[in-house]
Amino acid sequence: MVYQVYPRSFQDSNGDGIGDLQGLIQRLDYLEKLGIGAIWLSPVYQSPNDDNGYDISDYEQIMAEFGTMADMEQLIKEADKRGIKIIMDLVVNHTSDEHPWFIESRSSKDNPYRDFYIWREGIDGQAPNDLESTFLGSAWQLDTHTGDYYLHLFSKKQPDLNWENAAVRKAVYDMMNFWIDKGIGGFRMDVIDLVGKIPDQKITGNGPKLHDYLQEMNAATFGGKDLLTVGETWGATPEIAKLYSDPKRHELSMVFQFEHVALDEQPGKSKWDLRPLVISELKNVFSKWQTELGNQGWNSLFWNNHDLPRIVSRWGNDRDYRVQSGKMLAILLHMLKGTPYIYQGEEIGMTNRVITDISEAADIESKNMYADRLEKGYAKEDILLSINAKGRDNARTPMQWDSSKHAGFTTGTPWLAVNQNYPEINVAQALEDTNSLFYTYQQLITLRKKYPLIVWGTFELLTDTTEEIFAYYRHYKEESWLIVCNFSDQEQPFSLDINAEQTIIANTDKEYHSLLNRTLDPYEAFVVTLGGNLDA
Ligand code: TEU
Ligand code: CA
Repeated sequence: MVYQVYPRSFQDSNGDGIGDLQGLIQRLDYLEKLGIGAIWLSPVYQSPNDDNGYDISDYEQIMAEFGTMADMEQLIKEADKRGIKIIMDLVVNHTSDEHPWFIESRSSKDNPYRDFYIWREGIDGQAPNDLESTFLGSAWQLDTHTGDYYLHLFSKKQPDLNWENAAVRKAVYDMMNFWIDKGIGGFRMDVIDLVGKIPDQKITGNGPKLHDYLQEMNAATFGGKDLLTVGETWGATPEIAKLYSDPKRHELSMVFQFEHVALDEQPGKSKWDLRPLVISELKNVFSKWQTELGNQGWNSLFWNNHDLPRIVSRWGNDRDYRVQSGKMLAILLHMLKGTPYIYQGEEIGMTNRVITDISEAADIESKNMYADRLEKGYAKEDILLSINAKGRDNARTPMQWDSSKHAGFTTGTPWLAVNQNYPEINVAQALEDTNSLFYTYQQLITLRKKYPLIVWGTFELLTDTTEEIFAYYRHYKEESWLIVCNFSDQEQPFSLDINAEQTIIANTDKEYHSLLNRTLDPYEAFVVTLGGNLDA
């Protein structure tokens, strides 16, 4: 069970408005209470923060705002005492343009570091080709000093490393070993599916050498050690996921795949072009991943991360059924096969925040998109609608600890405004209320530790339900469980000619014995055991 911390927004300890490592250390007891086994720590390395730490200028230094290497070592030790491992965010598709490697690289065409990055000559005064950056505009930036273009698949301040260069790979592996020697628990690998790119052929994801590199990395660093590795792989299909995570191939422990995440986007367009979620499509995507990986791959389970909007605001209902829908979404996800990830604040049902003017946005992705669409003639209101629905700042507002000023996140002025709903939605409230979402997450974590069925059981979708009900079985040895979730704000009929034995978890206090002719409440969810004689 992994919990993601976005350190800038978790807990400030010194009143500068920016979360830091000492702040995180202060909150370890809270995370221990939740029951987690590991923290995925978003980047804490030295960085000019063009992309909030995903632009690293020194992999072996801690960002001054976050603390020192001594704080980092203390964090690893204090977490360890509580049975919590620290998973570092490994951002090696690119560095910052302020990294010494890039400063050397751009200084002259014959500098030994020139080939650490991807340089090409322009064609007739234009970029080498029309590859685009994820943050919009050309992925090629002219560097007037030498007159060549460098590749940046993200911002101009995030030049892509040249993985074809063995010296780059060696430098990355040395850096990884530096962190492994410090006693960390593994790596979350940022956009790792891009490192095998062939920009001249406009191949970015899933390049031909990608898996060779990962096998080489595995052998040179974490292979044979008890470390968790998870690749961020936007372009993964189940077949591709097996290449990464089949233990026999010695690459990674698991991947993040994003197929479900794109379901409320218009096909072929961008994340900003919205459409309503079709629940049957969500069922199909989850069923596919649950069944097709088989025993040759391992998946991660997540609704949220620092790039995604808050799930209760997205596929739940943050107005009338915030807690109820939050519990349903938690139960649905945590009863699946895979390793669950919780993003900070998800466990108390934090919501999206609404902005009315672009000046309130902090994130480079939203700001660039706003400028781009304004220029293309979109209406301001429509662009803001997209940002409010999908912008990354939604996940990045400070953690809401209590009802004091700035939600107990800082005594100063927070770098990004706290969501105004903090007086009602906060950790102190959630801990006091035995019916809170927090305790559902805590219970789900405990259940997973207790029941091998949750970890290993096979998945079977129940197809004979209304569209709005997402129900499935898990089967393990002689045992079967049934998971039933009403994915809507309306009552739904549900009927199964079968008697439940025991209720494992539910978000109501109803009795679940006969499952015949029932009416489910909005967002009702329950998990029951069916005994050994299920003829499903
Ligand atoms: O994200 C990869 C990525 O492609 C995102 O930009 C994604 O497309 C977008 O945010 C979806 O909302 C990773 C990190 O998670 C992200 O925070 C970084 O900005 C990015 O890599 C560059 O390092
Ligand atoms: Ca601070």
